[in-house]
Amino acid sequence: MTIPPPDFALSESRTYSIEPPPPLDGFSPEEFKTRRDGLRKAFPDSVILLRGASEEDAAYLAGAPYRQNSSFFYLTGVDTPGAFLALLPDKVLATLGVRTLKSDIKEILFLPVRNAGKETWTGGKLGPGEDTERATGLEAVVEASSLFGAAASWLSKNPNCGIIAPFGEGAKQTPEYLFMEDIRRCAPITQFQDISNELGSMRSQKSSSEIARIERAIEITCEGHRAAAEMIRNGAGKREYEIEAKIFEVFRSRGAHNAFGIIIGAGINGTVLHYEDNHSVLQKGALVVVDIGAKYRHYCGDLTRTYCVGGEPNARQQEIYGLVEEVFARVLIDYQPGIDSLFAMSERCKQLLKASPLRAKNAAGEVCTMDVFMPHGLSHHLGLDVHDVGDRDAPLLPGAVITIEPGLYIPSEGIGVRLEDDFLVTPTGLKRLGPELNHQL
Ligand SMILES: [Mn+2]
Repeated sequence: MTIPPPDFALSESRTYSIEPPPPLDGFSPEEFKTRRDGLRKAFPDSVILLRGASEEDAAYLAGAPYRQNSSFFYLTGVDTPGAFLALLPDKVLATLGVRTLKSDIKEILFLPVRNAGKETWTGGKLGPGEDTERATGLEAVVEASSLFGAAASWLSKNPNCGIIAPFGEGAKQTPEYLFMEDIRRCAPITQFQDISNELGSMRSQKSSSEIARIERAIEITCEGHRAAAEMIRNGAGKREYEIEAKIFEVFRSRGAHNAFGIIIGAGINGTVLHYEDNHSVLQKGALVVVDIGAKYRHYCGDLTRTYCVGGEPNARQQEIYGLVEEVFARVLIDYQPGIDSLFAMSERCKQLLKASPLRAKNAAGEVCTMDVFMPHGLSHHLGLDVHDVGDRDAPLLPGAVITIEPGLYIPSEGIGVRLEDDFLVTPTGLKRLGPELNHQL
């Protein structure tokens, strides 16, 4: 922060000088509406309650920029902090929880009341009321402070509650878990049902407008790669962060952000899978792994290339690179529409690496087959998140967008190679998204 905090009580005035940014980020209200209807249909007996990200969440208090959680944006198109969404089953009347609503209303967005004083700092925000209903296409937008009272009434009538359940280590520290606790406190007989899988399979089937947005993100990512390739070709003596800075310039000047920390790994740094220091000097003849993704208006691209400083790789580098290229091509040829899952493709990739006659030494100096040198999976889903939701084990369905990213990492030789492209799953195969971008070393 570059200005001191307020030293007077924030004004409660109802006149706002700053218009809130429009919601939906260019998508149609119907698109979001269809998703909400789909989710309601999938859980016809549940009151679905979702919590949006808040500026008070630990991540933001620790200094990360505020970002709406992806599923919440997916269903509402709303980025406003502190929001909640309720979707009601047919048998539960909205009026039971919020008296002022019409009884046939089935979707209610809860937003904090606007605060003119606070908006002096944070800019205009969407608030409860008709303006936001019109702008979002949501049936009703009411005050966030009424959420738990309304939830208690709805759940007393219908105790099944659909939520996004956190899981794994640290689940109990998540805002989602605290949200469940709050619901349980106001409606102790609530039976929770996790809607994550259903929501995940919905989100993994991209609409045409989502695909168009992802393609734009990939285009911008490609431009970043072209700029990086150019610099690295004559890059001996440059620092990795100079390449990073160039890519940042390309992204930001096209209205995009980084979807994740820019990875510029020269030589042995290229063997560190999520290397982000970007501080080393590029040595002539070293390979440089460049793994970058632009995030453009909510959607991500993710592309990796490996370049050679000075443009003259040695025989060993070419051999390793050639194997990565070969398995990449092979994975595409062997893809079985309607059958293959991400997991199955990854397994096939590891088998191909294992079958190669090439060998390298591990950290203990033992000679190993090449599958040992690819410690990560082959693919992930791509969308609102870089590692987007979607089942790794189920056959891929048309409309999914995935990455394919084989790599080999041999610290003992200072060689790291990764290649990554993004693909749309079609009924007949995999369609590469974005403009041509050389695979050549
Ligand atoms: Mn990736």
